[in-house]
Amino acid sequence: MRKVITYGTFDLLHYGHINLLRRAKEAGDYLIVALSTDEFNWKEKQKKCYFSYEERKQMVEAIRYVDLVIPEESWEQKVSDVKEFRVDTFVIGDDWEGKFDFLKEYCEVLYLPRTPEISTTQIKNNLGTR
Ligand code: C2G
Repeated sequence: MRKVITYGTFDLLHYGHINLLRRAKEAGDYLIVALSTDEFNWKEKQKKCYFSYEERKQMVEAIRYVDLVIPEESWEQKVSDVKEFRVDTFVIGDDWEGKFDFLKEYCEVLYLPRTPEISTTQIKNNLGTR
C-alpha cells in the first residue's frame, strides 16, 4: 500500500484544496492529511482560521480522497510523521517548492501546481461580490 501525506490549513475548503487532495491520492493508495491546529496556524503562520480545527477536521475527513486526518502542531513533525506512518510520498502545492526537499532522504517529495485564482483569502475578500 503506497502511503501519501500532505499538510495544510484547509480553511474555507474550496476546489483548489480538493484538486490538491485528489492529485495527492492519485500518487498512492492511502492519503494522510496533517491538518494545522488553530494554535499552529496562529503561532507559526499568523493565520486566524474562520473554522476551528475540529470543524476543518470534520470537513476534510468527509472528502472521499482522504483516509486519515492527524494534527499538524509543528514544522518539525514531518520527518517523524513520514517514519511513523511509513509514508512513501510527501505532496504539497508548489507554493512550497523546494521548502521540504529535506524529506527526500525519507520519501518521494512532490510539489504540485496550485489551482490558480482561488484562495481562502480571496474568498474572504470577495464575499457577496459574485
Ligand atoms: N492549494 C492549491 N491551490 C490553491 C490553494 C491551495 O493547490 N488555490 C494547496 C496548497 O498548496 C496546499 C494545500 O492546498 O498544498 C492546503 O493549502 P493551505 O491550507 O493554504 O495550506 P498552507 O497554509 O500552505 O499549509 O506544513 C505545511 C503547511 O501546513 C501548509
